[in-house]
Amino acid sequence: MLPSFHTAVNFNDNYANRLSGYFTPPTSGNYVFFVSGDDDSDLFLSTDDNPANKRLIAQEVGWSNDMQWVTSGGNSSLSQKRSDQWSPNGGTTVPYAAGIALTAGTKYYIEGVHHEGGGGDDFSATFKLVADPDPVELDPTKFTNGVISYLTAPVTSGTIATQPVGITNYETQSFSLSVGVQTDSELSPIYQWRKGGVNIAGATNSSYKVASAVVGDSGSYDVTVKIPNSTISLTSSAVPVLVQPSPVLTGLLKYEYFPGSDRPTVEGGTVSPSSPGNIPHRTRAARLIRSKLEMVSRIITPTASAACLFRQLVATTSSS
Ligand SMILES: [Ca+2]
Ligand SMILES: [Ca+2]
Repeated sequence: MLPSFHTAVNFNDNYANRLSGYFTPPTSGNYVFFVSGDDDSDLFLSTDDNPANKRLIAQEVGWSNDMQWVTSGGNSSLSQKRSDQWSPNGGTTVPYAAGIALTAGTKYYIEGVHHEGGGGDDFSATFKLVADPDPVELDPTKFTNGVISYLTAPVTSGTIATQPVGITNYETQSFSLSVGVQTDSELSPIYQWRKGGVNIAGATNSSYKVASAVVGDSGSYDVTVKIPNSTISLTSSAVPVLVQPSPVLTGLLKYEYFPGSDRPTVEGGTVSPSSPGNIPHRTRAARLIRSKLEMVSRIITPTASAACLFRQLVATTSSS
């Protein structure tokens, strides 16, 4: 599901996708529809709510950047992108030149199909009444909120399948709580984590993570879950989190290593270190291993007859 007729930009390569549902015009009148895609895209509108009556009304024949309603970064056909200039036969006829008459409050099936080969990708559609000014590039699509809808299956189940588990750790360590929800809803559950019964701002995913705990994070945590398109509302078990004070090590600084990362990634907190610790310690360990290997190589390197040398080494080792 998407909340508007606008897909993710530069999402992937070599795919096709389809958006479909109902358009319920806010007012009666003659409408013009616009499509913008990278790459080729078709926009269909039905004469009613039946998909079988859909008609092609606009096309992206080349590619355009995101929401280029009346322009095209890819030098696409601008007339084919809008229904009032679109022609099925190279300009011989323009069937929707006067706009498409629609009735307010009536559901019309609408469908867009988009294909992406390579490079950039985007897909969107919007509309206006004939008398309205044209949309300009990057004007948000008007296919959103109350004018779009689609048929979904009724929700019959929603339970907490995996409860969060309490945690005891130390400050500066990370901790996370997670919940597993089973539902046949097509829409993702809506989560809200709470501490002591109070909503935690921004904690609205199925898991709640604290990257560097403080003692004040200790408390009782639970999560409320609402199943969209239903009356199902769930609350998980409340579980304890205990964050204990950490000891302070004087004379050392914390060291973290991020192979393959750059500074903005580290500063943005979006990457985890591969190995907490400190380099001098690791180097000392490596030196110890090297010195043991050198010692072993001296033992097994023959200097004369192998049998004689072995006996000599045993005698030397046992006498030292
Ligand atoms: Ca792409
Ligand atoms: Ca492309």
